[in-house]
Amino acid sequence: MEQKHDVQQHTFDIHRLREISWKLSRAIIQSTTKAGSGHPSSSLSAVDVLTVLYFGDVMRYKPQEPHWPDRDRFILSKGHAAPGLYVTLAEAGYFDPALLSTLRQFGSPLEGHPVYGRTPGVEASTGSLGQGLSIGLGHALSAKVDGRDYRVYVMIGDGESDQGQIWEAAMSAAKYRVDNLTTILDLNGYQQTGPVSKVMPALMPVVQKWQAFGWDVQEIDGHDLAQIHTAFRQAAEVRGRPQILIAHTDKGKFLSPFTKDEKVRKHGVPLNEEEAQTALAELDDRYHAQEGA
Ligand SMILES: Cc1ncc(C[n+]2csc(CCOP(=O)(O)OP(=O)(O)O)c2C)c(N)n1
Ligand SMILES: [Mg+2]
Repeated sequence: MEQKHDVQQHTFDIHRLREISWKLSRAIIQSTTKAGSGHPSSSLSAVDVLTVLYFGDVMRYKPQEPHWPDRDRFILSKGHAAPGLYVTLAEAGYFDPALLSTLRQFGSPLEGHPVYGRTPGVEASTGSLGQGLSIGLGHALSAKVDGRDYRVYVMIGDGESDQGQIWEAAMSAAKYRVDNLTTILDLNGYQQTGPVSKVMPALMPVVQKWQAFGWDVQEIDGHDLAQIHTAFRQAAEVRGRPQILIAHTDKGKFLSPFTKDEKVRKHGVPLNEEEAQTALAELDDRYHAQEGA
C-alpha cells in the first residue's frame, strides 16, 4: 500500500536560513570534536549550500519516506564532508539529532563517510573521491527514462576535481543533455596536501572549463544564502544542459582556528576543546550580529 507522507515544505526565509546555518555549523564542530576525528573544515565550507538546498525551498523530499521515488536526490561526492551532511539530514528530520553525538563510533549509523542503506537520506556511498557525479548522472538519466520529474544535486570538491572520472561524467552529462542535474563545486581553494593552485593549477580557469564541457555555469559566493538560492532557481530553469554552480567558499567558514596557515594541517582534523569553544563563540557572535540580536 502506498504510504502517505507530506513533502517537506519550505519557503525562502533568510532569517530562518541564517539560524539553520548557524545551528548546523555549531553541530559540525561539536560532533567532530566529540568524535575526535572527521573533517570539520570541509563540512563548514559546504554548510551554506546544504542549508539552502534542504531548507530554502530547493529540494523536494519526504524525510519520513527516504525512498519516495519522486524525491530530489542529493549526493555528497566529496564524502569526507559527511558531518555536514549528517547535521543537515538530522535537522531535516531523517533521524534523531541525538545520533550526531555518536559520529564515527563503532556501530553508529553515522560512519566517517556516507554509506548508502546505513543512514536515512544518504543517496550514495561516497568518500572514494570522483564517483558521485557519475552516480548522480545515473539518477538523472533514470528520471528521464522513468518519466519522473525529480532533480539531482551533486556536490564535488576542487581537490576532488583532480579525478578523471569527474570529467568523464561532465562530458557524458552534456552529451545526454541532462538538464535535471545540478552540480555544486565547493571551490574552497584547498585540498588534502596543499592549495589547489599548487597541487593542480590546471583546474583554472574553472568557469571556462565547465563552459567548454557544455554546462550552464554560474559563479557564486557559496556563503551568501540569498545568492545560493537565486542560483539554484536559475539552474532549474535551464533546459537541455546540465548546470554547475561554482561556489567560492572558505574551508572552515572564516573561523579563526582555520586560518590560512592552518588550512592544510587541519584538513581532516577536528578542533580540540579549546579551539571548538572559540569557534562556537565566533559563530554565536556572527549570528547575533547578523540578526541584530
Ligand atoms: C580516490 C581518493 N583519493 C584520495 C582520497 C583522500 N582524500 C580525502 S579528502 C581529500 C582532499 C579533497 O579535497 P577537496 O575535494 O578540495 O575537498 P575539501 O576538503 O577541500 O572540501 C583527499 C585527497 C580519497 N578520499 N579518495
Ligand atoms: Mg577543496
